[in-house]
Amino acid sequence: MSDSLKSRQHPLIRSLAETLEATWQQYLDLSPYPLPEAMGFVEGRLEGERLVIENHCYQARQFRKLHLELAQVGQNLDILHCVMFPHPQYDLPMFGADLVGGRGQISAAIADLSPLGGPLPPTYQEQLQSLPPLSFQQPRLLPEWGHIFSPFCLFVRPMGGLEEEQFLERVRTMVTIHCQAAQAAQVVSPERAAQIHQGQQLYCQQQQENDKTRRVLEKAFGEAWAETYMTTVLFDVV
Ligand code: BLA
Repeated sequence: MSDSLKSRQHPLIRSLAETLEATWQQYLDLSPYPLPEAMGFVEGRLEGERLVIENHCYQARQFRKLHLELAQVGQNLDILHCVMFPHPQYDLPMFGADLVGGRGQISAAIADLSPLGGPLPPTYQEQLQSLPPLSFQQPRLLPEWGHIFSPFCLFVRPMGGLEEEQFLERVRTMVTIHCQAAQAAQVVSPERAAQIHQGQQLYCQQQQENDKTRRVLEKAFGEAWAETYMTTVLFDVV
């Protein structure tokens, strides 16, 4: 990954971006993923401030799209967004993460392995259940559209370096569990694949309901562009 944007972002965003890419490289056979025209690097203006978006996108045998996005608005708002979209013929959940912060404080740190078309596969449940419980001073409540997330969803405002480290290490573990499960994954029946596909569609529809993301994009690029970006880059339903 180029250092252009990453080096200017909140340290937790930088560390998580590096952790995600390193874990993907360790376990998956990555090749580039072609993004829609002109969506790799985007610049706009939000209330007079520059919004810069940098996309890093790959694919692998088990994943249609591995998307890591870094964004920055002026000096105040740093964003990391990540989604791993599995091919629906594998019974793999959706990994997603979002970090939002600025001026030295991350206000929202969320990561989940979200089930698709039924509960999480047993290997995930067993492994996630056996992880030591974490405690954060400021857990956050999910919005209404967030019923797509699993019971293991981590959503906090991390207070201080130790909590940031705790978040980072838990996400590293989640992505490692996910990549190892992907390595072992076998193709499922067409009926099960159809259920998983529907699960992905619901996941993307619900994520498109996130008004906080939409508002940032609309202010910088306008309503039409924000809609296109949310439905073709962030949460495309194929
Ligand atoms: C919250 N997302 C937010 C917030 C902003 C963005 C400004 C509010 C921060 C806060 O409440 O402290 C903005 N996020 C963005 C933008 C992009 C982005 C502009 O990714 C991209 C350009 N969001 C995701 C993924 C998940 C996710 C993959 O993209 C979860 C796996 C979740 N973001 C998420 C949730 C909230 C959030 C649950 C809180 C929403 C709320 O409280 O209403």
